[in-house]
Amino acid sequence: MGFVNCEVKENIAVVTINRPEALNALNSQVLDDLAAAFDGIDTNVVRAVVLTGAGEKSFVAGADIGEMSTLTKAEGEAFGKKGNDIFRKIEQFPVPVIAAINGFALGGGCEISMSCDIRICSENAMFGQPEVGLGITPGFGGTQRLARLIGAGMAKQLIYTARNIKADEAYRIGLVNAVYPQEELLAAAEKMASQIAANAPIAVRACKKAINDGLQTDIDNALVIEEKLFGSCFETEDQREGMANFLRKKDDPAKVKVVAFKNA
Ligand code: CO8
Repeated sequence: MGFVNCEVKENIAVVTINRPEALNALNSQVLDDLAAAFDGIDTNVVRAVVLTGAGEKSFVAGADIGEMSTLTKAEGEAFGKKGNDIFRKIEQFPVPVIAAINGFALGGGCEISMSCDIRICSENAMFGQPEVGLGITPGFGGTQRLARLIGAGMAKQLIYTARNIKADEAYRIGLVNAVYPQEELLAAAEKMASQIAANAPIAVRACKKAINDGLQTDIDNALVIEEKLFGSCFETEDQREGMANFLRKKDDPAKVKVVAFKNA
């Protein structure tokens, strides 16, 4: 599909932004293709998604500066909304999305990674919100998600200075969970996706929703959100089998088996 490929391997999907000649910069077409790729994923089958960029140099080098350069005020706002809508789709995607950041993650590139559940990167990755150097603000959620992820003070410093940071610093400030040699990154992301996919899918989805929704509200309401989602797992086949397996194991360790969760 156009600028975005989606490959399903058993129960994980690898979505690749494929515009390497422009370092995978996000123009309107790439954004449309991304939305279509996520819409096309069958979440009855796929239990985790890996999002990455084509090539070994760049994850996403930002929104397309050429396309943005002539926008009017109204068009700028509409372009921001277009990006926000698709990034929100990723953030709220029913199953976890892991960003495998294989190089530049600047501007919209850093922002799309922050709409994913988990970020891991290669040693050559570079992060930053360079927008104020271009005369604009971050417009695909950067002012909101960066502050939520790494704290307002550090986010303000990065955004106001427009300074790019390397992988080790991104790791130190908690922007990414782990750093890998470039050649190991995708395998590491797929391994993590498979680990997620091996767990009870209804429970994993409920965890994502509980964390995301709970972070938007106060602790009392957040705990109610958790209670409801916790309750929703009971009477599922996977809950019954997961717990029965544990109890069988206690009776007789020889009865240990890996539960093949059914998503039911
Ligand atoms: N947009 C369009 N094209 C790009 C972009 C981009 N963001 N980044 C790189 N490219 C293109 C280059 O123009 C070049 O194309 P060509 O070969 O046709 O000249 C090709 O990719 C390769 O790039 P370079 O030759 O520049 O490669 P270098 O290795 O020398 O440099 C850099 C790599 C450092 C990543 C450099 O390309 C760069 O600084 N890119 C721009 C990074 C940037 O500023 N990104 C933020 C953009 S703003 C943004 O993302 C705002 C998001 C919110 C939008 C809200 C809208 C309202």
